[in-house]
Amino acid sequence: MTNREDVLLEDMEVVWEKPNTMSDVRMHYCPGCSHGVIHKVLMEVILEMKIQDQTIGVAPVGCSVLAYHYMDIDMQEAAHGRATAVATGIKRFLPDNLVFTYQGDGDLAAIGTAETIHACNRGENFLIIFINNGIYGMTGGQMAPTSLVGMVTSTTPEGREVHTQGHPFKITEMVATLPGTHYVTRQAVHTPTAVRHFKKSLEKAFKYQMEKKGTCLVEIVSNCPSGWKMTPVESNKWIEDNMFPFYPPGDIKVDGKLVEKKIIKGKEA
Ligand SMILES: Cc1ncc(C[n+]2csc(CCOP(=O)(O)OP(=O)(O)O)c2C)c(N)n1
Ligand code: SF4
Repeated sequence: MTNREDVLLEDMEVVWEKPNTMSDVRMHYCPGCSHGVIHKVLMEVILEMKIQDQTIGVAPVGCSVLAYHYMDIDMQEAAHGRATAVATGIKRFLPDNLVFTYQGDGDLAAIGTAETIHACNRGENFLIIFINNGIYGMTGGQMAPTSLVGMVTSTTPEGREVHTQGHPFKITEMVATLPGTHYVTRQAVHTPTAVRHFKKSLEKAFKYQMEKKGTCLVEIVSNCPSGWKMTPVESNKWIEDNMFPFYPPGDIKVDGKLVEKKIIKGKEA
């Protein structure tokens, strides 16, 4: 490096730094994918709360199957859909550690539906991070239970229709009705404001876990530019225009109490 470059670097204001809770491994995610942003915010929270040494994450099967390469904390891989079952074992054996699962909608709301519902109903004291991009990203963009009515996927080329493919599944609202859940919220990361709200929701969820309040679930309405066949910018707009009317962001259950407007109207009041 030349002296001139040294001087220039010294004059620069640091506006972004990779949290040291993230490893230096290069991510495999497609450009503009929500997974990368969610990883970064999660690792920032863990760094700022100084819980790096006590947190254990459970990685899913799906595009985020390699999350353990990127997060510099203790991680355990789970079979497809079984993350909450694995987290149950970890948390019961190591109750003083903080535990989270990181799961896509195919993992959490299709093959893992039973595990998700029963872990929430038991009130397992851990955090479930639910990445809802309305599609099976890793395997080629097939319809997921969360795919919207009319959504074009590789298995619904004419768009999902209710008569043969059923209704999109709001598992987040469903688990909020279970007595074991303490804090259930739906967030996003498609704008800086959304990122700030998401970050706060993670901080709250870890705090509740320290207080042994029960299951917390944070859903993030996410994009999948590759599966949706859009640019990242188009996909972020598509979230607002199409995902939010059905999956409105905001709290669904706070301090063990349902936020009525979310459940009754199904959209933000
Ligand atoms: C038992 C089992 N069934 C099916 C698969 C195939 N499979 C791998 S990832 C995946 C879906 C992943 O979708 P999602 O959970 O929404 O995550 P994304 O890739 O969108 O992040 C499926 C069906 C598998 N690996 N194991
Ligand atoms: S396929 Fe979709 S979910 Fe998977 S990394 Fe690419 S954009 Fe992200």
